[in-house]
Amino acid sequence: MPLNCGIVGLPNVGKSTIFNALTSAKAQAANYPFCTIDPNTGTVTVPDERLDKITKLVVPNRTVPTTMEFIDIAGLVEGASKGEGLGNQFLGHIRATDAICHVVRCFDDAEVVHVAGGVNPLHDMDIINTELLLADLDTVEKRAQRVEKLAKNTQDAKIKTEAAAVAKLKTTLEAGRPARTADLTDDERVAARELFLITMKPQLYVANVDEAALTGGNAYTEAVEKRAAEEGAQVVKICGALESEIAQLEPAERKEFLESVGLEEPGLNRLIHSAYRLLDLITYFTSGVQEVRAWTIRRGTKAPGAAGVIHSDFERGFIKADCYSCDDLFKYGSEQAVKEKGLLRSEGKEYMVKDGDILFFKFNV
Ligand SMILES: Nc1nc2c(ncn2[C@@H]2O[C@H](COP(=O)(O)OP(=O)(O)O)[C@@H](O)[C@H]2O)c(=O)[nH]1
Ligand SMILES: [Mg+2]
Repeated sequence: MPLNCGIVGLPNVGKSTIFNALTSAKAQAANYPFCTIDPNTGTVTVPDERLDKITKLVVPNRTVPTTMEFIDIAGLVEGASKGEGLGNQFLGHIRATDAICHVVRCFDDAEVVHVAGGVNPLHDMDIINTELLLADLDTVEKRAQRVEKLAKNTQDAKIKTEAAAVAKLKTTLEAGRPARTADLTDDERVAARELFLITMKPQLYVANVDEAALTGGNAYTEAVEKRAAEEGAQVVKICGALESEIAQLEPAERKEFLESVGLEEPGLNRLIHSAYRLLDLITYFTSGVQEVRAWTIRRGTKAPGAAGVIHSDFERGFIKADCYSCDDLFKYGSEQAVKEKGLLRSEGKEYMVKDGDILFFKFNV
């Protein structure tokens, strides 16, 4: 299962527009609050210059980029945590994601109805964040009732840890702060995972701006950036309308179009990279004449776990991995040259794979 990022936000802020551009899938982008009722899941390839460079040097039969998933989660409105709109259904979809892209409307357009009466990104952020928080508080309160009782009548360390985690989470959420800011021990953090809290997931903001504000920003984006900085969250500025135009172009036409609007790359690339970092993901490569390929792992994954992304046999029968950095490949021009420089290493089970490693696994099953 690839890791995924749920796109949330008030209706009509541009979620489906951005999702469609990301995936070129056929989610409906229409000026109607409950247009996208079913969550739309799309696979997105992760753009990576290094993969292109390796391909140029190795000239394989094929090149395969790595992917991640985005999910367009519609219909979150004020009161969702109390079942407003299609509240519970949507919250359930968010609970199943690994990270959250929170889209905030930062463009004026009299043609596009704003559900809360006017463009006010901070107010919009508050509505969504409050709903997510209330949903979590509900989960935590229910769990607290059960676990407090259990903890009183037991010496079971696991239950005591869970009770401690739940108590801390309750205090944090009641103070209006997201669960991810709770000061939990490592064990408590493990216990908290069982709760699938929404505000425990990492979150970034997407400021959907008009074309004019893309480089310089505007008063709305300034407000969003200030708030996000206070929360320690990233902001990605994107013009949804422009991105959907770019997504429809042939790759050959794309470059010229981007130059004409003063962009180096589609804003979506920045969004994909930010989401990738938000999920704490890194990329390693496998490289041969048959295939050059990028693979995704969580930062901190050891060599056998990284091998397991390719095939479970690779993990089960892992012996060792030949390893060098793609930067060394770029510096010396070929694997042979890297080898001659003594920069190709043999790594064992405890090796923690780094972003940009090129790996060749030896295994035996
Ligand atoms: N002017 C402008 N309109 C946009 C932009 N992004 C989306 N829209 C329009 O806003 C409306 C709602 O967009 P949609 O993506 O369906 O919003 P969702 O409800 O958040 O999924 C549609 O009519 C879009 O064409 C943008 O960057 N600029
Ligand atoms: Mg939508």
